[in-house]
Amino acid sequence: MGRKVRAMGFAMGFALASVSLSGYGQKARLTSPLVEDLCSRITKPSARDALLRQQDGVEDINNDGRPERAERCSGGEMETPCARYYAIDGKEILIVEEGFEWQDFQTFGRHAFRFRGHTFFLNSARHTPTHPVYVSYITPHNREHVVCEFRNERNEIVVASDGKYDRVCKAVASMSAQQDVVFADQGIVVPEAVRPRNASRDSFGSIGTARVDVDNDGKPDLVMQLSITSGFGRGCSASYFEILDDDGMRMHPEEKSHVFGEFQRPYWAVNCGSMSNRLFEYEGQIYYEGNALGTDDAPHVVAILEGAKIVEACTFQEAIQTTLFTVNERFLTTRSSGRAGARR
Ligand SMILES: [Ca+2]
Ligand SMILES: [Ca+2]
Repeated sequence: MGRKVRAMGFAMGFALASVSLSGYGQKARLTSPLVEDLCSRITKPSARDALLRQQDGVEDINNDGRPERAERCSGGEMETPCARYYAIDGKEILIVEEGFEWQDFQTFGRHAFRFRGHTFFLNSARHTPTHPVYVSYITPHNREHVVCEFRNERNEIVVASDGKYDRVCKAVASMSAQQDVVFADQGIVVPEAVRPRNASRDSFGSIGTARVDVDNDGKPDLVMQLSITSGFGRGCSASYFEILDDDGMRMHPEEKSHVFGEFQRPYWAVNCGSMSNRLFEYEGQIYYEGNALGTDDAPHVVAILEGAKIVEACTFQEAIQTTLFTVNERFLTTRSSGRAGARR
C-alpha cells in the first residue's frame, strides 16, 4: 500500500514538472518520492549535470515564489562558499540551518538548481560539484534543511603511456611495486648549494642519500632525498629528490639533474603530509612516483628518467563513485516547511 501511494506521488510530481519549468509559479508538492528521485539523480554524474543546468527560477532561493538578490561574501580562510541574500525590498534574508547546525560538513562548493519548481542547493566537498556531500532546501520561512547526504568513494584508473610500461603501471595500481629506494645517512646537513634560493635553513632537511641509477643509464648516481616543511598551521611537509655531484656538495651539473628537479616541482606542494612521493625499483628500472595518494594538489604520476629525458609512464584518472547515504524526509512534515512543504 505504502509503495502504491509513493508511486502516485511520483507520477503527480512528474506531470506538474512540465508546467513549472518557466521560472516561479506552479510547483509540484515536495514529497518523499520527489526528494528520493532528486537525490538518486545526484549520484549519477550525467543526471547531476543535467540538474545543475536547471537554472530557470533559481533566484528564488527560499521557495516562496519571489526572487532574491544574491551577493557573494568572503568565506574566510577556508574559502567555504558564502552568499548573502536580499529580498526585493532590500532586507537581508537570514537563513537558519535547521537540524544540522551541529554537523561539521566540509564543503567548498555550493550550487543552486531547480527541480520540479523548487530551488535546491548541492553542497560539494570540492569547488566543483563532483563530490556531493549533501543537498539542502530552504523553506519560505528561511529554514535550511538537509534533504539527503552522500558518500564519495575515490578510485583511480591507471593508464600506461606506452605498452612497455603496462607492467609497472599495473604493479603500482595493485600496490605490488613495493621496492622503494632506501635512503641512508640520516641527519646529514643539506649542502648550501643544494638548498633552493630564498628557502630558510630550517625549512629544508635531508632525509638521506642513496647510490642509485636514477637515470637508468647503467651507472649509479648520488641522490639525496630532501624534506621541505612549512612552519604554518599544522606543520606540513613533503619530500623530493636531487641528483648530486659525486662529492655530494652541489647539484649534478648535467641536464638530467635539472630535468628531474623541474619535473618534481609540483610535488613539493606542502600540503600537510598527504603528498607522498617516492623512488622505487621495478624490474631493474628506477621510477619516480609523485603524489602516490592522489591528493588534489598535483596529479598522481609515475615517471622514469631515461638519460636526460623524463617520461610519464603512468597517469591516473580519478573516478568518484557517489552513493546516497541518507534521505531526510522528516523536514517535509515540519511546520516550518511552510507553503512548499507537504502536509499529511
Ligand atoms: Ca524567494
Ligand atoms: Ca645513472
